[in-house]
Amino acid sequence: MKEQLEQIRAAAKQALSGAATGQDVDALRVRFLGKKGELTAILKQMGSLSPAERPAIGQLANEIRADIEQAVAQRMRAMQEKATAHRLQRETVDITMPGKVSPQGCLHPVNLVTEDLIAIFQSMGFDVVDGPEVETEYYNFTALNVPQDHPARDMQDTFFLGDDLLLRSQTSCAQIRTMETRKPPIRVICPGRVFRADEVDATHSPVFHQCEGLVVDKGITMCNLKGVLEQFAREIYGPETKVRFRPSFFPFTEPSVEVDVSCAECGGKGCRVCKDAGWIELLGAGMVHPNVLRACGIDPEVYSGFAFGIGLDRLAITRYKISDIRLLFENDLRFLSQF
Ligand code: FA5
Repeated sequence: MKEQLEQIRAAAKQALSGAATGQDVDALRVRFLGKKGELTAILKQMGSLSPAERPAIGQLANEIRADIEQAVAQRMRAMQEKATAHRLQRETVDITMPGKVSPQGCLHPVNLVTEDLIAIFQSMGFDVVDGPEVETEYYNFTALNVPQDHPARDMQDTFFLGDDLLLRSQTSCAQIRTMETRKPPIRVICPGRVFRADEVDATHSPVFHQCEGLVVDKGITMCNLKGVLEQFAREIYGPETKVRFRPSFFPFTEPSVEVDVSCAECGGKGCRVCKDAGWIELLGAGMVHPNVLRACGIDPEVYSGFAFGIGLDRLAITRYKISDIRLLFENDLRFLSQF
């Protein structure tokens, strides 16, 4: 029996050394150590031994079982280590390989000037507010003191969506919405998209962008308006840029001005962009009309204010010397990727 046991030990070790997979090793464990395994079968014959032989054989059988168990565990571990090494090799990443460069986008020129404009006005203490693009006649015209028979209300200039609804033709609606919800002192800007049935040319688009500005407080004068706008123009175009104020008319401001900047394309000599004027109209502005303050529940005897509306697309074309406003809306990547 002793020889049989030693044979099992030798057979088990040899078989284990030839096992190729974890499944093979497990099958060998069952074959030698399992309930119906070869070692168990031998041990079942122990009853036929004399009492004197039994302890030594029993001890040897236990020793062989432990030996085979250890060999199984060792073989299993070796196989796992081999599999791990193989996987690590297969999954190795060469971190010295050059990466794949993904194409990088850039901001649209109108977004670039809008971001700069927001930063400039924020540095002067203005808050940024938002307003709806679909407006009512009340906010776009009536509350802004625009008479019922004003030509801007005409279907030709404004895109109407229904009896009372329209696509806002100016960001000035933000003046009313702000004064309805905030008490003076007020200092806000409202950048956004506006719509007009305008004839398209190098400086006019039916969809364009404006930024409204509104300041209301005690003692606000035209000087404050001039100071803020000059500071803004200098920061956007540089100190050499010329700014021109012309008397104008808006129903919601009194007095009103039109503000021009010298044409960046021709330096003021006259060209296609400025229609030979040397100047490009950039914004409308003025002192908030008492009727507008009153419509928003603000006493014009106590408070005064100024407002302005900047054309952001005009700002972009003058700043980047773009010869035609239509380029901003064509979405040609060869053009847009230059900014
Ligand atoms: C207004 O829209 C007034 N709401 C501005 C204002 C605000 C005045 C507050 C007083 C107080 P105007 O129609 O001039 O004004 O337009 C303002 C600016 O928008 C213009 O100076 C110009 O830069 C730009 N603009 C006007 N029409 C177009 C257009 N079709 N395409 C591109 N830009 C335009």
